[in-house]
Amino acid sequence: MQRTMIGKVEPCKSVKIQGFVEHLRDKKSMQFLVVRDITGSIQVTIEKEKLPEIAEKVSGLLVDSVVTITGEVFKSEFVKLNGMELIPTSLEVESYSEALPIAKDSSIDQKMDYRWIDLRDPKNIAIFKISTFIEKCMRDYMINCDAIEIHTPKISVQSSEGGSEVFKVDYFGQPAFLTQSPQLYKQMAMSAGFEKVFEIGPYYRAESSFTNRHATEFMGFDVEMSYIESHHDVMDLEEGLIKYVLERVSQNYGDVLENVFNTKVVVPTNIPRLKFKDVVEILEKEYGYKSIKNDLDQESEKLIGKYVLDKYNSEFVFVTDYPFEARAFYSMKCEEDPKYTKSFDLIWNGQEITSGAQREHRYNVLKSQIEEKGINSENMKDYLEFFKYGCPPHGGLGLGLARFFVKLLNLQTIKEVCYIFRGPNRIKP
Ligand code: AMO
Repeated sequence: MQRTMIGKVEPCKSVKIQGFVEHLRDKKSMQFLVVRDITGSIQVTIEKEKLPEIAEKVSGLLVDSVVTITGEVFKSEFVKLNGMELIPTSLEVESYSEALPIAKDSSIDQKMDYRWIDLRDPKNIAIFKISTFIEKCMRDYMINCDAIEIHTPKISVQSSEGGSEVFKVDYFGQPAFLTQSPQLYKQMAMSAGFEKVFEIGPYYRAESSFTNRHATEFMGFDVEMSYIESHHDVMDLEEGLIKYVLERVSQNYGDVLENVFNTKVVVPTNIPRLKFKDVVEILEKEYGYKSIKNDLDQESEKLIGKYVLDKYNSEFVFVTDYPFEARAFYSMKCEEDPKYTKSFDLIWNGQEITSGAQREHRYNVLKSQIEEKGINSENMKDYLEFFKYGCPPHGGLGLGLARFFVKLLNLQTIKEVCYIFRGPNRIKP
């Protein structure tokens, strides 16, 4: 007999179902099981006297054991769950579960230890269904813009974002790194004449940050595009992408977002763009906040998020033109004031989700910017080669998918949206 998905089960049918035992009540004369697969749950009712063999198997079961059950489905006004029950004719135990080591109210870190059990929660499965859909929408959007999908290597001899936050790898005796982002290789695609590319792939950051928005390995959505006039062209693309994705999510998952995650999608109409130096002034004037130096800290992101929500009724804001001091060597400087760069961050409800910029594509300028950052340009020799034989003006962005999902789903920490979270003190399971 073929398996019927529980979500498709109807009364007056013979079916075979398979799934986890979600709930179990063993009474004097009756047993009630709730069995769950990825599409739903159903009650299975066993009269012990009528079905002694099945009853015996069930009496040895614990919750989360895996069963295959065949039987007849009946309508029942006494059953709350979908108003029907399955009366079994056979029951096989595919796998016995021991007593579960975690419960709904366990701490997030206890849950992480047993992530595969934690993931069985339908709410968690919904997170991954929605993230699958979002990545598909992002991919669709980029393909509609004639972009090429690339897969850059994650092992490299060069580090892209500067700083010491890189994982070292012993590559057959030669020192190498796990890439902090696809930055250098997506730029190479511009020199290769690909004109517009995107990638969904992992970032590795050896950052010892214990916050609810930092991971040491996470997925990023990256874009790089040629022949732009400024970073505003990149922001235009991202604005279109965000609108498209949120519209599609709201059409397809609006009810799940409301009922399961208690939140609503607000599709932006126009995302305001504010220059970094104006943001500094706004925060000082509006909130007396003076501690910004060359970059926005978490508090100032929150405040500017609040400001644009109040002033523009927007959950999003692009903060643009950051000081060169706060950005990576590859950012192009502003012609009118080279202290600043043609860069931006996208902030959603008070948290940065994207960084982007126009890049410096002129070999000599790029080389001197690398040196200005105190990086030995000899170490960037292979990257610099990309700019020696013709390279169009270009720019791009990197969006942290985990941060995007946390904001979309109104969750607390990126631990909840990473399939298996990696942090400074978590490398298991
Ligand atoms: P950046 O370093 O800002 O830029 O990273 C891009 C985006 O990735 C996310 N992010 C993180 N998410 C989880 N844990 C972390 N530790 C973490 N660090 C960053 C953020 C951030 O906006 N190459 C550039 C992008 C570009 O200019 O194209 C880059 O990597 O959402």
